[in-house]
Amino acid sequence: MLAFDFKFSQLSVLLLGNTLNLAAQALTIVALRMVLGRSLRWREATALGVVGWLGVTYLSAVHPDYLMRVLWGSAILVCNTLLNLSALWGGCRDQDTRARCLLFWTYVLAIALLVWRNLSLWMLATPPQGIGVPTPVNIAYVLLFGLQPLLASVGFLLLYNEILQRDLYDLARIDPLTGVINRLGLLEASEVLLTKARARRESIGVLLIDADHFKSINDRFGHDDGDRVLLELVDNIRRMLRANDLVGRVGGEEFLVLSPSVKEGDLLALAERIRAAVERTAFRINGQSYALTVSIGAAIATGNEPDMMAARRRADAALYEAKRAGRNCVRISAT
Ligand code: GH3
Ligand code: MG
Ligand code: MG
Repeated sequence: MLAFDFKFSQLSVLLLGNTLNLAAQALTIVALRMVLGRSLRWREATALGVVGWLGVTYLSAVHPDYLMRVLWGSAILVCNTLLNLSALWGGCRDQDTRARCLLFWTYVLAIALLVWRNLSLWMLATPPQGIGVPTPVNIAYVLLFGLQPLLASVGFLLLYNEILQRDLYDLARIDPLTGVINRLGLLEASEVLLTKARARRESIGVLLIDADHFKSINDRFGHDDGDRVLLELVDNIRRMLRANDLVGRVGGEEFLVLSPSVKEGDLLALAERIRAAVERTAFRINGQSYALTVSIGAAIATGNEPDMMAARRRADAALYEAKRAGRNCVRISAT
């Protein structure tokens, strides 16, 4: 709009320029929150835009006062920016949210620039009477604040990319039905756990949990109710785990628990707790309660093993033993 100064009256340039600026700021708040999956704050964004516009209009058309107008506009921009900062808060704590952190600092710099501009203007003996007057403060402000939308746009693109990457990562590793990690997630987690176990000379407990006669639930109540029972089963398993234990779905109605730093006795106790918890639970299907049990095969993986495959096979064999022994029981394989 400044470039069109020669074509329109100064007042039209000022009002239209500020309208565009305030509308863009309000949309930025909503867009940023949309990308981050936060509440959109339409009301706050619109209110700030309207209040900002009314103040700027009053201080330019009714009671012209350049310094107060800059102060008013800056205060509104700072409020807008604070709303953006609140959405981006916490992004610098994590390695995976670097774009969020970059955008956060871009907005902090924008606030610093606004504060600097106002302080500079108020300290001048003869402050300029409009942004079009080419004083050093005005020139520096227009140049630096011109860069801000560019940095913010790049930040937005990086942020969007970061979120897509995280979604893809989760999509590849999280089982959509139960919300626990899948085979790939388990494979990666087991590599990390084995590395730690090697360093600490500890072992990892492996439990393979399989629902007993699950097919009969699907046959009797249908697949959808079977799905709900699976979710409840996962809840039961999760409730019995310690903070460092992991559960993942290896297929159908079969789950794998990885329990770091355990000995055989602790692992058997954990397996027994899970088995007993499932047995105690009344699974609700169509208003009726249904008793479900699980069979569990346990094995210990030592840090000397190259991967978790051998322990997984031993747990599988122990699970087979548990099924053969009549189900609803725990069996452990010899290391
Ligand atoms: P067993 O005690 O020998 O383990 O008997 P089972 O019926 O549980 O074993 P089987 O492996 O024969 O059947 C597993 C069943 O689990 C087959 C399939 O219908 C069901 N199933 C697998 N995945 C899902 C799922 O995602 N949702 C539902 N509802 N059922 C599933
Ligand atoms: Mg089964
Ligand atoms: Mg099975």
